[in-house]
Amino acid sequence: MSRQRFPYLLAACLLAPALAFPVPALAVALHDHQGGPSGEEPQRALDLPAVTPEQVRAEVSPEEVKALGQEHADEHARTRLGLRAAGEYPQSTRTARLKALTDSQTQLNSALDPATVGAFKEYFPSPDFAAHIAMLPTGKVLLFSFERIETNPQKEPAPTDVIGAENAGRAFLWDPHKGTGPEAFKKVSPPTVVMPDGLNQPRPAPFFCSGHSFLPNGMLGVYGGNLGGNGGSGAKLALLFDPWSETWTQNQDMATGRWYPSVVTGPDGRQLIMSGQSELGWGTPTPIVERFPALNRPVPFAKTDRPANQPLGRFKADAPFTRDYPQLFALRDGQIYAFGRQPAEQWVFDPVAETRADLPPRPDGATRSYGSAVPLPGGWEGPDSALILGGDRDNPHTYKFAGGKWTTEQPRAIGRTQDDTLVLPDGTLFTVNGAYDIRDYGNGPYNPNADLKYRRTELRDAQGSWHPGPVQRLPRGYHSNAVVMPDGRVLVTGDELQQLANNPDITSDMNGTIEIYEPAYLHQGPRPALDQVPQRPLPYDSRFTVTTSTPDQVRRAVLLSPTTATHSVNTSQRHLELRIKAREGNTLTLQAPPGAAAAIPGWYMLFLLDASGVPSTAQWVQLGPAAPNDGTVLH
Ligand SMILES: [Cu+2]
Repeated sequence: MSRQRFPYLLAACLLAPALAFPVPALAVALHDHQGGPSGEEPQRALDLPAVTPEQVRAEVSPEEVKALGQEHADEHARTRLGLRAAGEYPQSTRTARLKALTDSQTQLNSALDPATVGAFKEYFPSPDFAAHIAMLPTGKVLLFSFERIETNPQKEPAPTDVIGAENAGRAFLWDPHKGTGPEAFKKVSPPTVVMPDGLNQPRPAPFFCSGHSFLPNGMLGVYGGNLGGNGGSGAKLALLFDPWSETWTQNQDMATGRWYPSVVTGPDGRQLIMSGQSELGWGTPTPIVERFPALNRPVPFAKTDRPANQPLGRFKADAPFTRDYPQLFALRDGQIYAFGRQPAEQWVFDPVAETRADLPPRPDGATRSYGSAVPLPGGWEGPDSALILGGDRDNPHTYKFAGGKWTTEQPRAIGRTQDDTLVLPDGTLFTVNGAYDIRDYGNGPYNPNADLKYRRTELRDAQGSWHPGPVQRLPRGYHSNAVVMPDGRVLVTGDELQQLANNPDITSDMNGTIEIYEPAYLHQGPRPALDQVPQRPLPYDSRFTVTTSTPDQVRRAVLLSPTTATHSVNTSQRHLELRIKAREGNTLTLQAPPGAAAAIPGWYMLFLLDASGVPSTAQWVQLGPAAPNDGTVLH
């Protein structure tokens, strides 16, 4: 098919969720819905012009039907008709849309009690779309994505298929201590690179749709990105962001390009990099697993260790995922659990033996789009189970993997994809963001009119039951993100399509927005205080002291890892209870986690909690270093 002829078809399909194979093999399966789900609120007068079935019949061409199937062809015809009728996207529409969402959020949340369900508070402009996010151990937040090629949210805003300098990455730091204005953000551009695309056009590294996790010294390893062309093809980029100097370094290229890989840090402090579309283009997910640092290189533990120009290592076992962005977790037995989006692609990797073994298939039997998953809190010994939540818009159930078996857990209120679920300091879960499909909020692809049910957050209590939370302002789907901050608040951002559709000034440099959620525990009275923590790295299984001016209030001590996320993949979440071994005046003696498998080495937020789970503001502590092969220490 010609690109001239079906411009929007390309845009819509390039980012389609199930496209591990080229169009049109899976095209019909991608768009197999019969119209959107029903909304919880009436749509405002901002919809794209209505398209009649007669118009669709006249618009769709026989070749298109042959290539795509009737349903998919109809869908693209509807999109084209809608776009033609809408023309360009005026500021007045953006402003009116944001006002409608702001008003409905206020109204829907007005009857809710913040002490029970929490509350959305601040909402402010950000310079970045934040398709990628990292909560850094400096307390700053790294936001990164791409330079937009489009401001009309009814078209593809990302340079996914663009070859050359227009396909560029960008990154910013937000310092919450500097407030919420433009001066609180700092540009931290990725290294300038020349991509192997034959054009010799240097540009900030196009690292969007990469994968990332932290190294034990707090640096963020970012792997892959977008080379451009062939429907989106994988870059071989291996980059590190150093939060201490706020600069990037570049390591040697990976063995394969990766667009949409996942990265997890294991108990040895080394990162395993899996999956992603190769440099050959969309539909070529790589089975090659790579490791950083390579085994013959030291793991960076000190702030001053800044690996640069280092090679990656090849892991012996392959990871033959047919769908990208698998969910990877290092659980307390020292193994890496890999939950693929296909029900039968569930594996466990031994990072020491470098082997792969099969796990039982996920019992729902369904292919998932991007959607959230978390390692569940497992007490002082670290997590030994994971919960798969999002990714199936038709199935609200959650699935737990523990002890080699799957169980079906309590459902959320709705099935959703593109969601984010966070483990909060008190061990409860918070789901935010979500959509019907990629670039589809329930009313067709590239239609920013969202089915507003996806704005409703959900809360999972300590017993595993779900309850509705407040409504977020923007619907945020594909490329949405959320992280827990050290003050206990939750930062919500991402989704360039909605951020473009609701930008109060599209001509400004502020491309995105951040919204802050305050969990219920911030509305339940005085918080415990955590005053001083050790400034040295804490060895595993050792005792250490902290001070608190509210010793009588403290019942629990919790380690929560800072997290980094994209595409509903957040491999870095980890929640541990710490045993309180002694109390004397304002001093508490705590026991560090038993080993690197319980708590992978690196930086953590340490919270003190009261009896009802209200946390202090966190202080940062560093765990480790890990002894070589310290993978299975338990007692
Ligand atoms: Cu992406």
